[in-house]
Amino acid sequence: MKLYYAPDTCSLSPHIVLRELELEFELVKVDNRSKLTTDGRDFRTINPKGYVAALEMDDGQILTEGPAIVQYLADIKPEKGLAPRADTWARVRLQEWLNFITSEIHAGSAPLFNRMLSEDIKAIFREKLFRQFDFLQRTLSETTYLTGPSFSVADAYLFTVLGWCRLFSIELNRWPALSTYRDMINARPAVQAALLAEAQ
Ligand SMILES: N[C@@H](CCC(=O)N[C@@H](CS)C(=O)NCC(=O)O)C(=O)O
Repeated sequence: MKLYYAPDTCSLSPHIVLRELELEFELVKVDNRSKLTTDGRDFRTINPKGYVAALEMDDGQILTEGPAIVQYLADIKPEKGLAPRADTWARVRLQEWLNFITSEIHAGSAPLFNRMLSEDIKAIFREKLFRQFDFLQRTLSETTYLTGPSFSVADAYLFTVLGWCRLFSIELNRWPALSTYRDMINARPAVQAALLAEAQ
């Protein structure tokens, strides 16, 4: 398998999951501005949507969309417990979290990256994001990980998008449970290995 990624982006989430599962994979870096891969290909020929992450299977099929990729990967090794089995209520709960992260936190952060938007407009999006952080603060005051006592693919995703706070000078300490959660996931060996590989 090949993971097409760009540093400091949502592709860190499937990257962490690949390492948590100890799967064999190759990393291919994408320049998100030029849309070129490090091996000189136009990334849009791989993912016509033009964004990371994209997962290339050994048979050449391409899977995109972070929440779909991480569930596909978790199901390769269900014994690792990164996602409940597909036909269970617990899996629906995991999907509820993945959808919340993708639509509320991931997409909710996107305007903060937009250089065309004024600081006044960005402040509106920041406030909306902060209301979701308040909700996460309440949730993580009562549970260790999003879906309960064990780490799941939803935690890899939330950790990834929380990492963008430092790019926007958002001090996560304002939400102590969220900050502790971020630090706990940051300490995982697979997470450290992924961050190190992306810093090369
Ligand atoms: N819906 C996609 C969104 C992916 C996405 O937003 N990727 C960003 C990085 S976090 C990207 O590559 N943006 C570059 C672009 O859109 O040109 C997913 O959840 O995987």
